Amino acid sequence: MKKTVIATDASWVNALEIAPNGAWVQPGPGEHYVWGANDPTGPAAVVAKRFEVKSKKVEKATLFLSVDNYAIVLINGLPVVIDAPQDNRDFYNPGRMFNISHFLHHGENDIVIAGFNYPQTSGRSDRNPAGILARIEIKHDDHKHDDHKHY
Ligand SMILES: [Ca+2]
Repeated sequence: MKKTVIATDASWVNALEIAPNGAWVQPGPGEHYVWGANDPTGPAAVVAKRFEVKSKKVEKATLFLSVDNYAIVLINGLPVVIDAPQDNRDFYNPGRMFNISHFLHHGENDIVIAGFNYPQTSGRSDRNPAGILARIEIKHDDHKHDDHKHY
């Protein structure tokens, strides 16, 4: 079994890496909380990533999401998370896990995350921090089946 991990960092579209707040679940090595590069102190941020699923057999795929304060997440245009506006500690510590196995397909996939501070008009600041940490984990069969190849 092979595992692919795609986590938020500056390689995501419009993603600005930000320092994690002490109240948030801390990011792992190589991953970062992000907010919108287009409006770093704005009340909302949209970041996106295109990634490839090379295996035709995805055994299981999960999305770990920590967001201050709430989010809308689309994968391949389909809604995975649609939060109502709220301030919920659980959303950023410990964060939430979603099964996204059925949202992925072989080839190119797109994830779009819109994160929102709360109250909705409140910009990102030290007094009212905001951030998004996402981690996609894809477990797939790493065996190359040669049954379709004829030499
Ligand atoms: Ca906040």
